[in-house]
Amino acid sequence: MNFYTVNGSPNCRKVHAVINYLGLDTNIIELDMMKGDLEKPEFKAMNPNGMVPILEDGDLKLWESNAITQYLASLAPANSLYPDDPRVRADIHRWQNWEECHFNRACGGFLFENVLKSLFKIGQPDPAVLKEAEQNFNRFAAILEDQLEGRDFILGKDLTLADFSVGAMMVYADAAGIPVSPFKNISGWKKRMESISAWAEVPALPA
Ligand SMILES: N[C@@H](CCC(=O)N[C@@H](CS)C(=O)NCC(=O)O)C(=O)O
Repeated sequence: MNFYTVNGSPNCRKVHAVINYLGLDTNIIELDMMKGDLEKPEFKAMNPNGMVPILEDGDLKLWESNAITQYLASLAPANSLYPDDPRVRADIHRWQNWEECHFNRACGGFLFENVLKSLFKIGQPDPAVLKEAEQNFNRFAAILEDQLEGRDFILGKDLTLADFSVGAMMVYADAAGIPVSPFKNISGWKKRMESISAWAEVPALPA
């Protein structure tokens, strides 16, 4: 299998962490967005969106990070990341969808304004966008904070794909100024995630 990734991408991080955690035999191929790799015809043929992550498993060319994590975890022998129980899987899918629709977007405003703009030299952070991002973040972080009350991980005592998906943006919390610290349960969970080597070993933002 080939996994095409870009260092510093939160969506690639989810997939990379699953590969590390389950010890899957995968070639990890780093692409360079700045050199236009994602626009090359061979990658566009695998993902017409021109985005990563992409997983290539023979004739299967799979894109969308959360779908890739589900596929990879289904290939491995029974594992706690993605238990073979329809109710647990539905719960994991619920949190992965919530992450993509709400939490990722809420955090993404901070990442773009406070990190990516300076990295790509495309201007100063916009205070109005940051204010809206803060309102959005507080709204959705409150949901996660409640869910983590009395739980080590999102579903309970075990780490699952939900943690890798929802946690992906938390890696940039300090650099992006995402206001996590008032949320005690999220802060504790973030620290627990950082102590998982499969997670910590994924490269963070490019230097
Ligand atoms: N919903 C997609 C989003 C993928 C995505 O936004 N990838 C970013 C890197 S995190 C990308 O490739 N961006 C390149 C671009 O937008 O041109 C997923 O979860 O895989």
